[in-house]
Amino acid sequence: MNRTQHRVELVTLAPDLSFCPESDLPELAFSGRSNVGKSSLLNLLVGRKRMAYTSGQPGKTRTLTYYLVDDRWHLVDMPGYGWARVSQVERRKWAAAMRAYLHRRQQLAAVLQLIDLRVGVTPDDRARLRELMSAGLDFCLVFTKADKVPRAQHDRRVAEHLDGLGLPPDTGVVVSSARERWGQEEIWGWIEDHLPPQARPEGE
Ligand SMILES: Nc1nc2c(ncn2[C@@H]2O[C@H](COP(=O)(O)OP(=O)(O)O)[C@@H](O)[C@H]2O)c(=O)[nH]1
Ligand SMILES: [Mg+2]
Repeated sequence: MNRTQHRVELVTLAPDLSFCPESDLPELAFSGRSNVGKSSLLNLLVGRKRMAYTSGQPGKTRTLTYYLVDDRWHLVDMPGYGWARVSQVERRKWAAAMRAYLHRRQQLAAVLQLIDLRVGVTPDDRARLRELMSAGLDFCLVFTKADKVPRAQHDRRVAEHLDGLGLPPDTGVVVSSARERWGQEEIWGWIEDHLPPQARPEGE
């Protein structure tokens, strides 16, 4: 299965729920703290070098960024959280906007939650995971930057990170590296399993 090229188009930037497109297309959101490797992973998944802008200035993207993928579904890049240089007031405002999106966006089919394999689950990650669970969303944990951890330690590190989170038993788990191109197929498989049938590729 070779899924390296996908048709991807930037649709819109939505600062909050009220700006999200009126489209009926299903959407999958990518969530994670700033610098977790979200842009790099998105670029890897769609086989584009620069679909999402990877930058050395974490915390710059403050909107939900909507991409149309293969004319069938919306990929929503959520703003990275946990950036230290943001005031408490701003943080609370964004947290509320993202909570509203996660709880109320009807089109949202599932979420890919990124966690840095080496750093593990931060307090902000825990807060987001609680949000996903309270919203009743299906989600997949994608452990990023796995190339920074020796391969023999991957399973143990994943088990340690999952311990005590109280995740639903059907939570997806994928170990990935944008640098080494690990995890693409598993993530695409998970995405296709979580898109409503009409949004899946033909013949599946
Ligand atoms: N070693 C390694 N570094 C990565 C990987 N993915 C991203 N990075 C680096 O981590 C930093 C943040 O990546 P970026 O994709 O912009 O993260 P974002 O803020 O979550 O969108 C950049 O310096 C990337 O080069 C990976 O798989 N392996
Ligand atoms: Mg980014």
